[in-house]
Amino acid sequence: MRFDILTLFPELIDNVLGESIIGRAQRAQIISVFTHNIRDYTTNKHKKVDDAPYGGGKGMLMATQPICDCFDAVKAMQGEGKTRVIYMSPRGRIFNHSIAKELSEYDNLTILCGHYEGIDQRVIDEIVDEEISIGDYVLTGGELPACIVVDAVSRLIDGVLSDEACHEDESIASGLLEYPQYTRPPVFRGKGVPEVLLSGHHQNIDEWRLERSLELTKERRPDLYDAYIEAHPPKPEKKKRAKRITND
Ligand code: 4GX
Repeated sequence: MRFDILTLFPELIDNVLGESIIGRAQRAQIISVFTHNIRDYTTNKHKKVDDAPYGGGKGMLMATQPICDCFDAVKAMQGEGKTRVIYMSPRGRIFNHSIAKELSEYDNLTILCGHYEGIDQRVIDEIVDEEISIGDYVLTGGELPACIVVDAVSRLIDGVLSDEACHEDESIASGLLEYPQYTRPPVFRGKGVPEVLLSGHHQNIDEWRLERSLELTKERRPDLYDAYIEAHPPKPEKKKRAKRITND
């Protein structure tokens, strides 16, 4: 999978995505991330990329010409395949695991990062397929949101995670929050580890983990809990028990 990121701060993105698992995936050529400095595409001699908004108001907007010329150059560099252009913006659809899965099906993802008060609406209308938000707060630019999208999408691509790490995906992907986990030592500052986890009884461990996941999700994310219960209706086992009681 190929990512192209259009930004005024390419180094910020190169630094974030050059580390750890995503950095390794790039070096292994499982994914590639190309950053493009929009400023390199200015045609004016002062390399100016912003301008005042028509109609007045505070702040500056990113101008049309450098972004669109940068975008045309990027399009010419990309290979064949399914392509999507995303603009990171608080106006967008709120990013989640299911959107990450959707995006992981593309061959080329182009992400446009805005700075200042945003970009000229005609650029969005002309080149952007979809606006995506990483949450209801305002940042100084779209660079960190772009890194978040690249990270969440990349870890869904075959070969990016190790085989063991792949199983961790079952938490939020399953619709539930993850159960608590423990590692050595067995007693830390007077606190032990839940007995069942030391028992080696895998069925009991699985049951304990599911119970903790359900409990945590119900308490902290009732929205996710209700959706989970809707998708996993309680087994008809309960009816049997009720019948037995009445027969007794
Ligand atoms: N999730 N930002 C975009 C520029 C901007 C300003 C106004 C459109 C309208 C953000 C977020 C985010 C900061 C990126 C403002 N664009 N991006 N930028 N939350 O806060 O994605």
